[in-house]
Amino acid sequence: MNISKDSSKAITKESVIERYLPATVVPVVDSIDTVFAPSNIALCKYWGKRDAELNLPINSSLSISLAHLGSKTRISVSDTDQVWLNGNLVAADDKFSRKVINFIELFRRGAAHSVKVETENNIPTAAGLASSASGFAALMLAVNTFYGLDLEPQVLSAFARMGSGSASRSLYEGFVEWQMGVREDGMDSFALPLTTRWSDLRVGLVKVSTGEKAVDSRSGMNRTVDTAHLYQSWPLQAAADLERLHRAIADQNFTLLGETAEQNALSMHATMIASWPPLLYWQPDSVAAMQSIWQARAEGVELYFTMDAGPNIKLLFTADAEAEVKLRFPGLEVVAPFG
Ligand code: 2P0
Repeated sequence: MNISKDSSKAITKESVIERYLPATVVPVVDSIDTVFAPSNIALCKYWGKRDAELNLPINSSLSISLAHLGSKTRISVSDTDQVWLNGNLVAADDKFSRKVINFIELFRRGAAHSVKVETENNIPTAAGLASSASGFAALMLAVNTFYGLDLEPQVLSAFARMGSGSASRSLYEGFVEWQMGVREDGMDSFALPLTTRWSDLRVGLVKVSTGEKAVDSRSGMNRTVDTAHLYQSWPLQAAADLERLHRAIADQNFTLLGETAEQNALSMHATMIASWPPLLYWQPDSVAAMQSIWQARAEGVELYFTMDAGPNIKLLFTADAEAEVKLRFPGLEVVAPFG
């Protein structure tokens, strides 16, 4: 795919963010109350960047937030920069630590204070869910409070996106659409919540593997965009699926929602598999779970799935099928996104 990579025109995160900041940024409190952001699962996936620096997507996406599952974050003034994850101090040269402090630095811009960042993820590790979406969303909310920035929701979402694309969607509960935007500085590329709720919708988290993946999403996306001819069809597929999902949500048509989400996920994986070197996130147990789902459907159970850049399967069903689905997937972690 021919994405412009003219570095002479490149806009940096720093240059975009500084336009929204006062001349000097200082903590307005010693320590903030903990803020929370939910994890989210895309029903229409974000796959492929038109700008890697700003995490600007090639297509719009639509997700559902996972209610109480997510990240809690607190920032306080400290003698040295330090990052704590789930109660443990993370080494300063660790990748996670550096990502967090680099993000803070986009706002602090060399100001003479250090911070302690404490994050807790309550996403069951057994579920194998990524935490970068909720993590950067919570961190953005924490930065906003700690420095008294008072940024508008759309700006918060656009800035969270610079931490991790999918974090733009984790600012909200329920259904959320991340509009791709067209501006070069990306400030029209933010997420907005949909007003429609769907109280009996359920998401089931099927663990296949929780090990660290060999190819992270960022590299996987770049490889797909650069090497898969099949990727040419992805933006069209995503646009059509987004429209179908809006219709499914408006009509509370679960069949349409499930079919669209499953086809969207498999289409994304098809583009990954068509990359070179090939990118296959599936494990044998992922395929076994897909076959169980298709068997359940053949037996009349309305059960669908979606998958992200990993081997784990996320089930989609409604409350009336929950008992039946749990029989087929013993020990399933079930989330009710609308409580
Ligand atoms: C999504 N994924 O829409 C898609 C589906 C994975 C597959 O967003 O590079 O961690 O930080 O912007 O947000 C995961 O990608 O990637 C993701 P970066 P991110 O949920």
